Amino acid sequence: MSEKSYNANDLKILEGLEAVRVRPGMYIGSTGVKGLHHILWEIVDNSIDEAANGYADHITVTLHADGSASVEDNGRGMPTDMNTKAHMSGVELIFTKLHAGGKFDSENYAFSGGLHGVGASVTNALSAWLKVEVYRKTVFRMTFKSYYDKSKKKWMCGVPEAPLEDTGVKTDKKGTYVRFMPEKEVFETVEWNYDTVSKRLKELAFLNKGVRIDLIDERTHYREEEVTADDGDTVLKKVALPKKEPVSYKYDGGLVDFVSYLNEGKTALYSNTLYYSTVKDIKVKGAEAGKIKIEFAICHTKDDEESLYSFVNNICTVEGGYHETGFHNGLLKVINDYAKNNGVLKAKDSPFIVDDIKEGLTAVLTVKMNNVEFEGQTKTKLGNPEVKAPVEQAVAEGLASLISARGNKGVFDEIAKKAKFAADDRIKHRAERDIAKAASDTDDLNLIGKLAACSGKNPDMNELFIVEGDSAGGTAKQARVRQYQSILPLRGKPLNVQKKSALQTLQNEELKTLISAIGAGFNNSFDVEKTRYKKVIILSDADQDGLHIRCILLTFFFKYMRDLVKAGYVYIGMPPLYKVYKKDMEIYAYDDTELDEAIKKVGKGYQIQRYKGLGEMSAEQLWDTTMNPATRNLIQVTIEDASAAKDVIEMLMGDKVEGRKQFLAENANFNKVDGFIEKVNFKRDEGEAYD
Ligand code: TTJ
Repeated sequence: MSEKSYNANDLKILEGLEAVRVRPGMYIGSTGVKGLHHILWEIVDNSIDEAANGYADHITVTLHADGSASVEDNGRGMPTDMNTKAHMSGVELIFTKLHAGGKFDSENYAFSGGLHGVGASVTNALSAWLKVEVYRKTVFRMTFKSYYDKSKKKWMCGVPEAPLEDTGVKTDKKGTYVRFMPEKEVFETVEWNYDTVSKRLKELAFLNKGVRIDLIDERTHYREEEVTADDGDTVLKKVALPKKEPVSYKYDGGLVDFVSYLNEGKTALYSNTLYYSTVKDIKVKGAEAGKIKIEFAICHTKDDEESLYSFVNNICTVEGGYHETGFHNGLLKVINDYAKNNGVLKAKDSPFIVDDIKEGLTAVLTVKMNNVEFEGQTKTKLGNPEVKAPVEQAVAEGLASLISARGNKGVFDEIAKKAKFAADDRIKHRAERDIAKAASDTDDLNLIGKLAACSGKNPDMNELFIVEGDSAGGTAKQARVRQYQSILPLRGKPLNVQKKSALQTLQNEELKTLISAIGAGFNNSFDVEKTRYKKVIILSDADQDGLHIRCILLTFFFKYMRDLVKAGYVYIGMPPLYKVYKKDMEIYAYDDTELDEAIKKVGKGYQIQRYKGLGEMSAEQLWDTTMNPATRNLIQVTIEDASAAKDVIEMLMGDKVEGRKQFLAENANFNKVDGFIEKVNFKRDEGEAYD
């Protein structure tokens, strides 16, 4: 193992600590609880760097009862020798000079962490005191203090009590120990948050596989309890909680364990987590300084959200950036190639887009690099564009090599299938949106031609008649009140949507016209508030075909415009079967029982007119019997009726011949065979006659 010589002369000297006290925010972001923890991370990062470079494998963080915090590692120990230029020890240099530290020298460390890389001296500057011990055969010790100098009228901060002392005490330990007390004068709060600390240490343990990180909390935590005092007032009483047990984080699987942790409580799509690193042994000493290191782990879940956690030099890039773009592009390329080569994407299919491969993706991506630029609201967005291409390439190469690895074929099949599913869904929804958009575009209606649209624009007044057959449609057009009544003739039977997808439904011209005419969208995008008609009336004959058409339309409304039914805007128009009349008297009858009653009422000299079908009525007859609000008979469709409609279709069209024969025999009058008409409220329409 060729260890580079590293001594105090390697440290570069920059500036003094007063600047930090004057403007703490410039160095640690804020003096709130976040800034407080920042000065702990500055210390922890040094031990993490030592571990990441292979020199330490155990770090202990202690939150002491007095409010101080300490960090210890079993690394090489901070430099104890003299820096000849600065005339001080390496330890003193690191804690008293800004930006001084081996970590800025890529000769000794391949990459450095550090949130903003301000270094341990910032922690010293913002601490009431700080103590260091270095274990290198003997124990070295040094203490720094901050105090207000009354004669100079200023804060003196991080001042050494004495130069670094070699105590001469022999030790078997190796490493560094730093304990410090955050300065109450500086911070709004000096209370460490256990959850913040433990969460970050756990994260660091995931990111640095095999490194054991212990957290010891020696403080007493309290719970506040309301108690009633003697005078009847309620006061808060502090109740001590049991001490926190020490915790130890160590993950030999690193990012793979991280992904499993993120997927806890979810269902994984496959059992092998995909893992790749551009560095075979991440702990190669001083590995390839200056080059970007990329590592990732992927395991999809059956969910549809993405959880991608990305890190740059161990800092979580919540806002993403160029490395995430590269990651997505690399993944997209490999999954597209795989899907094409394995028949998941057919020649006619367009390739997946990034959104398709994000669904259910759980991944951790880490990048280690120099000269990091953080951008964004919270400075957690990687702003180095040069990172995109190498990440994309690493991900593409890494995944390509994983495809041929044993046991991974099924994994990629699952990923490709999941992407295909997402893509199909996306395409379907886009088609629906397009239709909905076209439908709200009035000009489109003129293209349709078949619809005889009313001239009025008030949905409360307007009625849409869906009429069976061109001939009845023609008659209805003559009979209608042009201002309020629209006629849409249906040629033959409309598509039975029950077993069809939304997309197939949209490809049907007849239904497309209907969707456009109603103008309120379709399926998920349907908005009943936008309907052009508050009465949509199905007019079909009282025979088997008419019943079938009616049921198909109801099924369509139930499936794709359910709110229209719920709002009570869907009706069935009931043409009568008979008219019983005499001079100045006439009664319509809708079945044979009603016919008998009508005959009795009209009495001697009655005549009977029998209607065969809508198409055979004159415009005047159609107006009187089915279109004139004063005399017509409408049935308001309920949601139960609409949902029952598909069962009727099955009865009529299914292959159970016996059942059908019996059904038809029992229900000779097709106006009543629906099975649902019986249930609905037979509602005489109370509208005024139009003039
Ligand atoms: C770098 O290589 C030569 C010997 O010194 C090495 C070094 O600086 N190691 C090191 C520093 N390990 N741990 C630290 C460290 C630990 C804490 C807790 C705080 C600080 C400022 C540094």
